[in-house]
Amino acid sequence: MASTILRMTERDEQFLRRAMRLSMNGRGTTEPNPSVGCVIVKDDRIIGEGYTQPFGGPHAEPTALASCTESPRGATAYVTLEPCCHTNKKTPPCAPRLIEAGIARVVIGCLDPNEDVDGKGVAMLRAAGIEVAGPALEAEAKQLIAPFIGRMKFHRPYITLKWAQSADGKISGAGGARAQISNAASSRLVHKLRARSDAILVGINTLLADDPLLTARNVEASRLQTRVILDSHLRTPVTSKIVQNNDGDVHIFFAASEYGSEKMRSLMAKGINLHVADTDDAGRISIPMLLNRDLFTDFTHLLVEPGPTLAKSFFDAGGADRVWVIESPNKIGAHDAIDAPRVPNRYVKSAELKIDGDVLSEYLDTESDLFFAGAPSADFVLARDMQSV
Ligand code: AOF
Ligand code: ZN
Repeated sequence: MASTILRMTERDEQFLRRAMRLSMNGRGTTEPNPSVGCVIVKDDRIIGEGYTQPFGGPHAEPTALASCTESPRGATAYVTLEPCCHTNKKTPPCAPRLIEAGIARVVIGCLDPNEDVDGKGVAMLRAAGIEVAGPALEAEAKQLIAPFIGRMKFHRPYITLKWAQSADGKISGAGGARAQISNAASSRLVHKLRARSDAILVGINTLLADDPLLTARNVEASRLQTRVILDSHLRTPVTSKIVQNNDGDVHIFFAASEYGSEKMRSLMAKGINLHVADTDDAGRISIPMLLNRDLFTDFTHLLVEPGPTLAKSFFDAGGADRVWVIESPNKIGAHDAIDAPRVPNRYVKSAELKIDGDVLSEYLDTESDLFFAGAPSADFVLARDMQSV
């Protein structure tokens, strides 16, 4: 499509921003489909709006059209993503719906990276005589669907690292013992973030220290998360909660040296999925090799809850698109407590939020191929809105 932005006004930008905010409401339920927002405007008034419904459900445009309080004939549709036009999929395409509804003008945030669409949706609208403006606010619109772009273009998930640290920069109690660092409100936000992820990954040290279940608890969850443990020497106890509560979707990656061991057999007997992983020169599981494994290409969002060593491995591999750090106002005060990871300088802080005394900071990797704008993520905006009610 022509890259020229036709007749965009300040008002257009406001409506498109409204569509962007709406799109965030679908976060966690539409994946691997992107969540899109749509606002329909006539005579400078919003007459309908909507966002992508949970996976397999209607897209943003038909949802917005169905909500119109008057005829959308002659109206402008603001859509964060180019309307789809392909038919080899679950729902009917949106571009013909907009044409049938008599929409006169469409403003889009960005093109659809899905090669079945990628400009063809815009071409279909134009062929029907509809004026199409945009891509507008393109960097922010792309940032909002970065995980979808990751899957479509790079066959990899969007990766978030998350940890909680004390005011004196520690992530554990004395001697590495487990300590509750974040407050109850922050923990709730973390469980929400878990619930919106496809998979949660930890290293063996975290598993041994915390014995976590790695599930989303006390929050609405539309799906169960795959749980992944990196455990070179198969030290995961058969008695750990994650093994004892295995539902068939727990995966352990380990080094070839443990292949055929008794531990391997006992974990297999518990129904754990075991995978031999490639290791690096230091004998640690290689993160770049790991991320190429088939299991990972199926995830849209991978949440990593790392200790300092695993965090560094992800940072070194360029494998952390986003970081959430929750900082408590309280100190641990023990010199042998574990130091928190450091966020590398190439990260930009996109947002910060106070949560009952804790502070959540969001950082984005400016060198990631999934970085388009240093804007707060949908997860962050949803967390902020939750705090303000
Ligand atoms: C839109 N509006 O709200 C979304 C779009 O299997 P389906 O029918 O849900 O289609 C999925 C594809 O549609 C997805 O790969 C992407 O190209 C596009 N997503 N398009 O017009 C929307 N979510
Ligand atoms: Zn569509």
